[in-house]
Amino acid sequence: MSEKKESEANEYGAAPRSDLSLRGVQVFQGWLDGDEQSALVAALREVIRAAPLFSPMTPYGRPMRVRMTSAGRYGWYSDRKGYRYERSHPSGVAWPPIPPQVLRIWAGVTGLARMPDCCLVNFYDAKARMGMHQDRDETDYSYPVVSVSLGDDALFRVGNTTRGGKTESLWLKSGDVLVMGGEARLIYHGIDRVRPGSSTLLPNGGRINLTLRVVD
Ligand SMILES: O=C(O)CCC(=O)C(=O)O
Ligand SMILES: [Mn+2]
Repeated sequence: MSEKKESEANEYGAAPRSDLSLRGVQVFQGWLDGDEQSALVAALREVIRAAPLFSPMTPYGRPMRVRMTSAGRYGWYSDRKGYRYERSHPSGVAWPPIPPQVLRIWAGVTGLARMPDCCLVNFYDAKARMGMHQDRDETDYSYPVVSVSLGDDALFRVGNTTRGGKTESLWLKSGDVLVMGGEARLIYHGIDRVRPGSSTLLPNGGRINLTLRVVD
């Protein structure tokens, strides 16, 4: 962590203010430097080895374009029965623990003592996208959602707290961290597309997004 980050983020005190805010979504551009990003990718390789990526079905019966897995007490899951959290990977193994590097990001940007229960790992290949949605499968919306971008740039779109209406977009780069909290906790958001080849962090390209949430 840089000196700046440490002085801004109290251990379990006030959260730092981001330089950029998009409709209440706080954007910490370049929160992770190159070495921190590489260390994070190495830790995520271990997570994916223990709990391989899979393509969940949407409740509407189509496989999701983004491949995913989770770390933590809970993993996010979806099938015909709907969106929810599960205690184990579809193979039956427990989700691996959330890597300490990930918890440090959460603590740094939120200032919270409470740690997240779930680190959802989304992998986007060149064609993957994620439609506009709210993150609302959790019990307590007073906890923020933290999102970390690694690898290729992604066009993030943010709307409103109800479906539809005008939207705004922003290209997220590797090392950027978003916080969706307060008024923006239930804001609609999605990923329109990734820009293949825009980052060299992942040797085979693509984008990883981590979404950290307190579940219950
Ligand atoms: O990939 C992203 O940046 C967003 C992911 C997301 O919104 C989610 O997994 O709920
Ligand atoms: Mn989301």
